[in-house]
Amino acid sequence: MTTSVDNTASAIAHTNIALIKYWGKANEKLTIPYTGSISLTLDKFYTKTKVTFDSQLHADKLFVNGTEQTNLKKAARVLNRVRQLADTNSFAKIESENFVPTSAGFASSASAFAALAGASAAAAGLELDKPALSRLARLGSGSASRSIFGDFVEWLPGDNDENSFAQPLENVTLTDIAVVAVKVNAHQKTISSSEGMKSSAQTSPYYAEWQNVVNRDIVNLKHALTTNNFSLFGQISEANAMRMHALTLSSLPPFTYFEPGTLEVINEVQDLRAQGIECYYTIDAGPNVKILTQTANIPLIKDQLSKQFSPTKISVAHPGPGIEVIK
Ligand code: 2P0
Repeated sequence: MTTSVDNTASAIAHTNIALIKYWGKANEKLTIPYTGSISLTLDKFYTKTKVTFDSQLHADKLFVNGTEQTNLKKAARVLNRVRQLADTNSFAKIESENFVPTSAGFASSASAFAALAGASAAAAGLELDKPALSRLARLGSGSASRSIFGDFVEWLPGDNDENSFAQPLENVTLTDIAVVAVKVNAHQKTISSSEGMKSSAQTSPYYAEWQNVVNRDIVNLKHALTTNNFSLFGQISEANAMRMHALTLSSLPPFTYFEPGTLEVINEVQDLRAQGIECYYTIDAGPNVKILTQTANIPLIKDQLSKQFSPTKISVAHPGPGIEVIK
């Protein structure tokens, strides 16, 4: 027997930056990745989402920053799972607000699908623990599985729906981390993350070795984090990002998310390091660069960047919290 629920809940989830990147799905339908990944949840950038299940609705409705969306494919994967678990056939109204400043150049899918998972589960009356919420968020977007938790987070790849979820990293002693995000003048992204990672996994001759690289990088990054070794942390993160981008360059047809401004920021980071200011870069599936550093270096880095980039394109974040569900 199916029942209907008429209930509302909200959730706030923060975005995350991957240090060891997720790039490829072994199972597209369930978003099971080929490899694990490690991220840092950030304090500044978040999504607040309200979900209302309403038996009077004839379809799910999604509003992002007040504008109704037509593509509900990923959201439906989360809502359909919630309906199945709650044994209801009510549709939902989703009202989502992104507090991700355009100057930051962060994608909002991680925070968006984590917030949707938390709000929709609570609205349907489900009491899910955090690993279960992480699995639910994963169905919307892989990186969202990590945004359920704060600070440093590892997504255990698993090989089925039950064992693929994220968890907080334990015994981390490296706590002084800052992220200086630089927004590069971007064209509209033409290759989505989903398409890009699919192409890399299917066509890059280096993909098999990438899986070995990630396994080693995860072990080494955890060592850096638990021994308070910022230099090792930065070196591994930077190398892992570039190795992910080497997969795009080695795909058929080759592609890249880099733009001229991306390389300009990389040069600035190398220049800062030559001056003895310790910082490293990481780049996701887009042209924007996130500089990893420690708090004392922020003013020096901003100073150097301001010679080439307007202050409106630079934002700073620190480690942030896990999901908050408001019922
Ligand atoms: C990551 N990225 O680990 C990697 C690094 C971008 C580069 O996860 O296809 O939006 O929805 O699971 O999570 C961005 O991809 O991809 C991403 P789907 P998602 O953060």
